[in-house]
Amino acid sequence: MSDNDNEAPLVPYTDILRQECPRLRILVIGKSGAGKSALINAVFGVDATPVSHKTPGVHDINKPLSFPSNDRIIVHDSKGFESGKEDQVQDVLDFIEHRANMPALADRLHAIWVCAEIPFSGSRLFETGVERLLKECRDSVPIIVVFTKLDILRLHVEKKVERQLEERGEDLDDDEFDKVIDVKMDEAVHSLCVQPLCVLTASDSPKYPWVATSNGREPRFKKTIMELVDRALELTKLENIWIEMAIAQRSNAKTSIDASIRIGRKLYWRGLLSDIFIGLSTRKVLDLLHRDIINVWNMDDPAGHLQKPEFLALLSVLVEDLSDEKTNHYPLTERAINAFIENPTSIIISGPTAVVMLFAEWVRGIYKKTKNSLRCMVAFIIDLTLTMDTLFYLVLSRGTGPMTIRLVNKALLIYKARKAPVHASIRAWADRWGTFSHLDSNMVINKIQELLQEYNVKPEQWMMKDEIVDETWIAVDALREM
Ligand SMILES: Nc1nc2c(ncn2[C@@H]2O[C@H](COP(=O)(O)OP(=O)(O)OP(=O)(O)O)[C@@H](O)[C@H]2O)c(=O)[nH]1
Ligand SMILES: [Mg+2]
Repeated sequence: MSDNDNEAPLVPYTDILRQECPRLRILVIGKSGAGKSALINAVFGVDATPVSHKTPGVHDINKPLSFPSNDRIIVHDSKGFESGKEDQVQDVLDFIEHRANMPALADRLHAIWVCAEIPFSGSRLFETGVERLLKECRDSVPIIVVFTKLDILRLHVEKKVERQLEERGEDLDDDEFDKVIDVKMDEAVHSLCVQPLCVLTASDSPKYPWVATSNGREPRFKKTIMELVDRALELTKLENIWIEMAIAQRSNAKTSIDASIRIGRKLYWRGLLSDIFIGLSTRKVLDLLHRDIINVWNMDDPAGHLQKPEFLALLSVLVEDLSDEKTNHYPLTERAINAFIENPTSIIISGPTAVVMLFAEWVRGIYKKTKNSLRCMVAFIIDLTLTMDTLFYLVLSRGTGPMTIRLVNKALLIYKARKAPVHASIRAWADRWGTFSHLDSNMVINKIQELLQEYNVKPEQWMMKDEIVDETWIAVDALREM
């Protein structure tokens, strides 16, 4: 560690943004049982279920809900409108206008999601009150109409098609069957939901953007939640609210990657080629990049595993094969180092000092603007992001619940098995640089973006195997190229 570590710390960009707008504020509207809470759960990775499943949720629009497991979101939940209660609709319209015009970004309402269960059994799509609201609402806050419980509709459609096939004595293979169902689903959503929405607002195309969703666990339904996030972000014009929404959501990994790149472009990823890091220790620069990326992914991590130096140290080892300084000058054996970690009090060197021993050689000393260090930093950003991407799908396929070291280890090992072509590409790219002065920061960030888009986890890789991994941090050598 250097003397410069006593300097005023650089602040993560995400912390600066957070001061302006700590939480995304959203209003959900729809009758009891429409699936509002289930939708909030699916998008924001929280548990918004009412205490009793049997009693409908009790809602007061002026008493927003917050969630201990995701403090980036605040939800105003409006009860449905019973017929004849016109003043309730006016209350909501007034609430929206009031919140839309508040001076502080943090107090404003950032999005409205109107939820309606797909009326597959001939029921009404919207209550009268919601119809009035959709007709009268001005566009002061972006509105999305969400048609819920798409999985139930799919079940109905599948049963019907199966019956028809049986009657005709026909048989389809799984792919053909799925294709037929997809077409029928589009038709059904159009006639049951989209058309009535057009009629309501007397327009040829829907006046409001809409998405049909389901909270089902299958990838095809998870995609509907991702689509809702995409639509909601498209409607969000203010950059800082866009970023806040991207951080608050926990259902769309692509969005988290895009948000990291946007934030990186603003300051610190650029900084790798400018002089803002001059004089700082490499470790400090890593800390900063690390904190911004971890903040963007906003995972449920009450124990702070993802913030720990152990995680950072393991990542530094993932990057190590791209460094010119591979020799390990540690005075201690791997075994001794692990003994420190597992039982710090037993040895004179303890806690964070022991962890420092685990950091790869390239992290020691002062940050220098050299080809070698830039290559390592680029790889660090990519390796951390793709490890988080992997972790995201591990968490997603298990449902909500706090982060465990076991999951982080697993993500590191899965990514390690995939990293060879990523590192080969970084090395080839760096080898093509002429002198350092030919590089500009956009070229660097564009390369990071290109690699992240090429190597992020694709939908067909979603369901990852669950293997047993220790509850303690894995050994550094598990990540080292031997
Ligand atoms: N099959 C299926 N069931 C769903 C879906 N979304 C919600 N549900 C179920 O529908 C019921 C009502 O869902 P909630 O999310 O509690 O509805 P709500 O709109 O919050 O209702 P209130 O809190 O009473 O206003 C629950 O039993 C959910 O499990 C979905 O996408 N598919
Ligand atoms: Mg509810």
